[in-house]
Amino acid sequence: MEITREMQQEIVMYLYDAEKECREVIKVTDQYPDLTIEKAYDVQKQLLQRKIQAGTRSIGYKLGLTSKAKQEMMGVYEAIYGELTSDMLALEWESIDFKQLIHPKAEPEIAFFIGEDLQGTNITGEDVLRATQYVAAAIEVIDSRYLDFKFTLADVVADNCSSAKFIIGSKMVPVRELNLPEIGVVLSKNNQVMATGAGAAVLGDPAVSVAWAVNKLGERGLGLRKGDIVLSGAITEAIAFQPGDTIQAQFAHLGSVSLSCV
Ligand code: OOG
Ligand code: MG
Repeated sequence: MEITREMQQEIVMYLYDAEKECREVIKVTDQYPDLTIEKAYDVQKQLLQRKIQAGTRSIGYKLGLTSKAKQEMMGVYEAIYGELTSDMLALEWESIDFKQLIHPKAEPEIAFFIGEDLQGTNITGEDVLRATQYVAAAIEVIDSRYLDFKFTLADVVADNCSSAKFIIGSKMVPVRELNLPEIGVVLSKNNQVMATGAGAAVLGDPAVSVAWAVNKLGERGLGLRKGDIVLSGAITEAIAFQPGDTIQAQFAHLGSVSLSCV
């Protein structure tokens, strides 16, 4: 069954309401098994438009499922991208309110600050590094709207790749000073080490991961804009947290970033 414009709109409101009301819902493909990846990206775009109508702004992109650890954890074996909006940006000194989320998890990421527009379908990691002003440590909070955090590729793309919040560390480092694949990270919860990894976990190189997203966007006539923030994808598996928990990601060269949940 072909997914019509009306069905897409229905899916948009289904996911929009689930997020707003902090409810987990049955995954979209249970009702619409014919939702293709392409149509799922259309839904994602329309969902963003709905959020912009409600007052948010697009401020960049995020990569998802770029590491083996994450792909195996979710049983989904392809990278994806979603869009970051201004309401997702959380500050390190403000606590994350558990009541505004469903079943959040935290993961360490490298944030790219894009210094010039970048669009194309043959973009390389080198092109990304040239267009990047700074990188910084980040924690992404993902919060799938789906029951038990389980989904297919089309479901997670439609749900803007489980995006919920992200926090950026305070140290901005010029990208030329770093060898991103070799940057190590330790992820802890309440001072206990939960996972470790290095930039190379993300498609071999976080810049290659960002290039993958640029090329995907390029196929849709889109690209990165000067000023965009891009999260290059989780370096380790994601860790669930609850009120009272503190999560810290300690990076080599980039310093650390933390979140506390109430
Ligand atoms: C999808 C989002 C994955 C990442 O960095 O891999 C993601 C999910 O695991 O729910 O943000
Ligand atoms: Mg992520």
